[in-house]
Amino acid sequence: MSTDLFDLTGRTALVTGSSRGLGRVVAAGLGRTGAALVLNGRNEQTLAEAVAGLRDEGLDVRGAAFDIADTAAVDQAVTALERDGVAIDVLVNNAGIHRRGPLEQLTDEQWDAVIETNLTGAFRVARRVVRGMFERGRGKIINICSLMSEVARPTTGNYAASKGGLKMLTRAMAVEWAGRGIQVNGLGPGYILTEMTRPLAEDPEFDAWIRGRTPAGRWGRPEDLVGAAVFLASRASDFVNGQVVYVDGGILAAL
Ligand code: GCO
Repeated sequence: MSTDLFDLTGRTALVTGSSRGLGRVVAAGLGRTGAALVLNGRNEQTLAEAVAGLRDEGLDVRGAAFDIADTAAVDQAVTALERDGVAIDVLVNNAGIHRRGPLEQLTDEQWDAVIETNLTGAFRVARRVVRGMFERGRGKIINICSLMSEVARPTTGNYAASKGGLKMLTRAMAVEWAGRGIQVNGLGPGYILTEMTRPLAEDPEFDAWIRGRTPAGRWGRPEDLVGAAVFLASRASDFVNGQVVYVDGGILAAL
């Protein structure tokens, strides 16, 4: 079977929250499969370092610094890209935060910040980017969901609510936009070793629990997500809509 199905040459991918962590690894994976990249982050310096790093690897990369929680900033940034002739073919809504705590003790800020970034931010960026996709009659939107789109554990109620909402927003986008040639799907990481989860992995009890609960018997690596991201960004998924592909080592399949 031709691998052209997965070739992203000629496509441009915007990955939010891609200065570091999962976003940067997924962006690099899309770039190595041919996509031109637009990295995003709020901090200009960190973003510039990420852009330089991937450019050194020979990838076609530019940066767009904006806060996904700021509608005006999102609009200005996407308008500037479009003015520069950048057509966003693939949007990866990756930017996400955690503010863990018992639900009854969460402050308004801890709740609002997580919902605003993880759910509303994805809506705001997609709402603006999809205009260009409508004009071209094609596009791919990948919302980075989570195993917590399906399950929760104590102290993650705000995060689980945001990722559960993002799963349903993915389906809502899919049903509204599939007829315009746009495929919207989710990518759901399991327990992946990143800066966000490092404190958990460094706790021997939590580490043992995850290794025991995960049929693959290990934490995921950010690179484990690249294959599913390339699939959802490529022609190989042209008839896939409203699905969440879980890359979780089997944890959601296990009691
Ligand atoms: C936690 C973890 C989880 C997962 C995340 C992966 O606090 O239990 O951070 O939330 O890492 O959901 O998508």
